[in-house]
Amino acid sequence: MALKSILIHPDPRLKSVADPVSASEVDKALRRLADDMLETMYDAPGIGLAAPQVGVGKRLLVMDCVKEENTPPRPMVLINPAVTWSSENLNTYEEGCLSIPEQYADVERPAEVEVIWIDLEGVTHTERFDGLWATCVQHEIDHLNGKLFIDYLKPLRRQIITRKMVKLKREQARA
Ligand code: K1U
Ligand code: ZN
Repeated sequence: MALKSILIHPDPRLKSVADPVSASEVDKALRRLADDMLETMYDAPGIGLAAPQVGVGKRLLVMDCVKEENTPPRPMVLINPAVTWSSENLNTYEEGCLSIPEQYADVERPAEVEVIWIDLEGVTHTERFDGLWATCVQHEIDHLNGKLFIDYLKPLRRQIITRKMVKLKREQARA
């Protein structure tokens, strides 16, 4: 397994709509990518990661929102995920993003969602998510559609954060 480098906003690859994964692409290479993404997510540390964040324009995401110390981890790999139902009641969560380091903002989203996806064996799953899992899966599916959590903020706040990230990338390039 290997750590992947995570793209930092602004980057055109974070604004593109990712391509569906075809049945023939669910192979050893995709399993390797999913393993590497999980390792990268745990190392960051984070609770989710979408393939576009590591420069791969495919509809694949990983997540594990288990927070309790005495609960075993639940690494999940979702291929071609789609929301099939959203609750009317909303939930606000202070979100962060590994592609926008150290910036956090309240985002309002449906409190519960039902998601369909296929796993690395090609098996279809449907599950209802709530709490942090619901927030995270929606944040990650947004990444597959080229959308970032800052796109929910007022333009001025988004611009301030983007400028900070441009500065951060300039400093990283000099180091
Ligand atoms: O997609 C990403 O950039 C990952 C992101 C997911 C996310 C966070 C918060 C709300 C919705 C989605 C992160 O994992 S940011 C890091 C983070 O939230 C975290 C880090 C360590 C422990 C617990 C949480
Ligand atoms: Zn993110």
